[in-house]
Amino acid sequence: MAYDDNNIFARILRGEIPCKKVYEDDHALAFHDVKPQARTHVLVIPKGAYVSMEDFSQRASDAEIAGLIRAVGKVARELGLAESGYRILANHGPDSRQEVPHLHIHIFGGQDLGRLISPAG
Ligand code: DGP
Repeated sequence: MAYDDNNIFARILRGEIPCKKVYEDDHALAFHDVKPQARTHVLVIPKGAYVSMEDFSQRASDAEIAGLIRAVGKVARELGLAESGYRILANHGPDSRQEVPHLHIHIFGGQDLGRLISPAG
C-alpha cells in the first residue's frame, strides 16, 4: 500500500491539524487519542512516512526503529505508567481494522485493562 501524504497523522506532523502533544523528538511524536479507549490513551508515531508496522519493519532505518521504541518507553514513563502498567498495540491492515494509514503505536493505561482475549473464529 502506497503512503498517503494526506492522511490525518501526516497532517498532524505538518502542523496542519492540532493535537494534544505529550512528547516530541527527532524520530517520534506522541499525542492523546481523540477517541480515548482507556483513561490514558496516547498514540506514538514515527516522523517518517510509514503506513504501518509491515512497512516500517521493512523500510525504516535502525535509528528510526530505535527512536520510535525508545519514545514509546519514554512517553509511558512520563505518563506515570511504568509502575502501574500499560498495553501497547499497533494495527496493520484490514483484519486489524487499522483506520489511519500512518504507523501509530497505541499506549493504553491508567486503569486495569483486563485480559487481552478474543475468541478465534
Ligand atoms: P487505528 O484503528 O489503530 O488506525 O487507530 C486510529 C486511532 O486514531 C483511533 O483510536 C482514533 C485516532 N484518531 C483518528 N483521527 C484522529 C485525530 O485527528 N486526532 C487524534 N488525536 N487521534 C485521531
